[in-house]
Amino acid sequence: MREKLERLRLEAKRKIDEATNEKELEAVRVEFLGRRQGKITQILRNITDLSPQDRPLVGELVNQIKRAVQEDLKRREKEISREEEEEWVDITLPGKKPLLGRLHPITQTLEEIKRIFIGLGFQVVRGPEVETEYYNFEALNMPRYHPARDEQDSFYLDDTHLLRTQTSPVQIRVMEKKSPPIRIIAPGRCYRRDAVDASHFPMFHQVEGLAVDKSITFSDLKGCLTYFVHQMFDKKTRLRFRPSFFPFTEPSAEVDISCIMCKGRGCRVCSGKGWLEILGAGMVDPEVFRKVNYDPEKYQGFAFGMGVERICMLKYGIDDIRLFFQNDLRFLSQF
Ligand code: 2NL
Repeated sequence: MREKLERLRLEAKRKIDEATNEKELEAVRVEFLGRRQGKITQILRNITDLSPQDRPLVGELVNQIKRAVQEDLKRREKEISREEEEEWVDITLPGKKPLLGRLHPITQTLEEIKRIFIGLGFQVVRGPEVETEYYNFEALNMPRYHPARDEQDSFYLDDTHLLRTQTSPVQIRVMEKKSPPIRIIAPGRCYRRDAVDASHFPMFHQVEGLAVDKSITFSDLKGCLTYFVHQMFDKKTRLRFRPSFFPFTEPSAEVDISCIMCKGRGCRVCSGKGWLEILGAGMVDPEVFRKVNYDPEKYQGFAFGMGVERICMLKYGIDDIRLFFQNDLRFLSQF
């Protein structure tokens, strides 16, 4: 009898410890101590079957076991209620806002540039980042041994292929396939073997534009770029066209805008000059037209090129191009 009771006690303890919630624990209580079918209750009920001498001893033993099981139940009940408390969720707490992703500042700037020129009737065109020497240089009036073709300035992949140094080759490919009128912009990544500093990075984004038609003039170029600047920056921004040189345009100009920080009075951003250079432009050189079989006597065109990083830095007052490529969320989450 003693052995049977001890086994019962151990079985009860195992089941109590295995119960993981109040409901399971109650089922164990009923199994052993339930008023009708409880395994321990039944032994107590059947005690009258024993001889009168044995009854007190067995009765005392069963009661001991009963108390032990009750204590185990109580202990496990406390444990379970504590575990449930730890899992408790306060549904009145304000929710945690999930972090929203956003477009990279360069992408945002590029989208803005595209929007402005699309509004002026330009079409967006794309092309390969790996180019031949012909499309990247020759067709743009930069013959062999031209200084801009120097190995030191470009990433060559083999004798004749390189990563494009500007997006002009895309425009050459369009002119080869289509006759005027043409109004296109070519955005994309460009690559140059520059030493990295606050304003140079070996990969950068450029947008080039090209308009070709009968009787396109320098005035069309000025009007188009003035509209662009007034959309991109303040409407009061002034423009200055400085004579310059590019192998692929003649005449050529570098375009400055009045400093957007100090409005031209002179400050740290414009190094006291009051002006900021934002792009290069000019009338397409007749030599470029000849390469794509356009008659330079019949057609004129203007072209321009701008660095997206530079526009973005000017727009937001960013002083180091490297910030765009470090993927630091403290920087990126500001845009
Ligand atoms: C700059 C200057 C420029 C062009 C790019 C061009 C393209 C063709 C024909 C003629 Cl297909 N010109 N592109 C013209 C003038 C300037 O870029 O400073 N870019 C960052």
